[in-house]
Amino acid sequence: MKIYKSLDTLIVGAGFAGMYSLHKQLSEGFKAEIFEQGDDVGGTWYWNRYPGARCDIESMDYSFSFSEELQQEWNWKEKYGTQPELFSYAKHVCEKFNLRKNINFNTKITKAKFIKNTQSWLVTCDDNSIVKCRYLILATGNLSTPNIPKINGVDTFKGNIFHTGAWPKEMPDFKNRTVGIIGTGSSGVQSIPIIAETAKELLVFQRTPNFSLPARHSKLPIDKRENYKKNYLKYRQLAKNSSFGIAKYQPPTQSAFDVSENERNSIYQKAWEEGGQAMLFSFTDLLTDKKANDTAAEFVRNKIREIVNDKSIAEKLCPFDHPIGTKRLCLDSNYFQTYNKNNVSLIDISKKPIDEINKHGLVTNGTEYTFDDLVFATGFDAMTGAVNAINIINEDEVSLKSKWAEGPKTYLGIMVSEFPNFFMITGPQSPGVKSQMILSIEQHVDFIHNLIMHKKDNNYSAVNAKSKNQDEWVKHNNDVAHSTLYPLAHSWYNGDNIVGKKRNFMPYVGGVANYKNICDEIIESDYKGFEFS
Ligand code: NA7
Repeated sequence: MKIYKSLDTLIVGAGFAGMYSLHKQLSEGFKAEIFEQGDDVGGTWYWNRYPGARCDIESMDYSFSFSEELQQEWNWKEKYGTQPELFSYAKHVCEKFNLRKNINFNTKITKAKFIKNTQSWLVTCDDNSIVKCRYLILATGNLSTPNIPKINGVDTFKGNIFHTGAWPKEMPDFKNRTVGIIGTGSSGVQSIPIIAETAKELLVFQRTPNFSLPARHSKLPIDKRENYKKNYLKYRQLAKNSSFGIAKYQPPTQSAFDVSENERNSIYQKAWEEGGQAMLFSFTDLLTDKKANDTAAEFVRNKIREIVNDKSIAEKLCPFDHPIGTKRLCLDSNYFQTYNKNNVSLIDISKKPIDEINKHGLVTNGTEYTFDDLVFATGFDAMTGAVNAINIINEDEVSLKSKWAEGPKTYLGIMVSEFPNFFMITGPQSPGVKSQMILSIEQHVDFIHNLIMHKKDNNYSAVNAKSKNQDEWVKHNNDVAHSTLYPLAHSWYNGDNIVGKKRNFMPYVGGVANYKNICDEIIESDYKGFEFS
């Protein structure tokens, strides 16, 4: 076996998590490189180029805070970053910190095996070359393995097939074409209004309606941006001390039932007008008490009924299957209004699934729908998909995938017991996807970096998570989740969106502030739960 390269640290993925990890490792003098399957940096914002793709967190928050120079020099143009703006930002970060020379593009990692006697990993690339490294860091993202449902006949379709999460670089032109789209999650909700602007006809196949709130996108006024920058320290601190890592969403103080119905509705109305996720932060009990949640859910359903002209279409767009906020809450620009257009049809497939896709379109409930192009906005094998796609094997020849057959188990969402020197950034049971992702990435990368430095400074050869502490963390994660309404929804948070995936609630919903306190206590207690050898 020929080892093509030896590194201290091999990082998989050149999104924000991978780039910040690389920067930290290089700044400490480690020999570190990223391996990335795409041909550029950006991760999520490299792949999700679909029409209307935008972050659902405001740019002034959704950005790196580790470099004061970076956060002062970058000028966000829009309130919510578009895919092109976020992709440019990712490239800017890459150039500013001189990372590109340490990134291997167009290279997929297929296997990683821990070798006991050298206490290192042998990592296999898709061209079969092997890289040796002491530390293996997965920065592979949570929503990076597109889910194309297995529908009979999909290969026979004669038109173009797209997935929102693997969109081509050249934007397809839907002018004069009939487009079918499957999926009404965030990606569908963002792309449907834009595709409807150019397509001759748009057929939306909806299995489950989703709650969506108006984003109220706008250009970012320069004075607002500059004022935010002047106070960045304060805002970043507020974000760290919050539950979702967003400065303006501080914990509410009153229950939905502490106020009269009129007052409650005017609070919801104000949040609706403000846009974004403000409504979810109106009351303390919206995500813990179904009755409280119902008040917000019904408010939004009534908005849908007001916006959509056709009463039966409006009713089909009203979600009843899950409490509001227990699936990722969509933010939209004229999503519901789009169903008032003559060229847009909603096809409800909730009771009768798609039977088959054929040459010209698809068949559901005995009716054939024909179209020129088919868009899958069908989401991702979230949180575990990208990890399980790599055959990760420990010294006992046990694969991580087999360990996770009944669901992922991690310590802090960062390490897995019996897989030494192996780290994940925002893995399952981390607050990652339930937070401002870049804030969590920074916190995790710093934590991992400190762990590695502790190991290095003390001349240890390996660090491992103790299985007892891992079990406790998994239990804590579940206990917190089950004290909320989150598990009531069928969502990618608990793997329900993937056929055959074991149901487990994966994100940590205890909040980023609590999570950070726990991590800080672990550091203070000499890395409780980690063993060094
Ligand atoms: P989501 O939120 O997982 O949405 C996927 C959508 O695709 C959802 O409406 C699904 O319906 C639908 N879907 C999936 N499989 C099928 C089949 N077989 N038939 C019909 N409809 C199907 O993915 P997104 O990409 O929109 O968003 C992912 C995250 O990215 C989002 O949460 C943000 O954090 C950003 P279902 O609800 O399962 O009935």
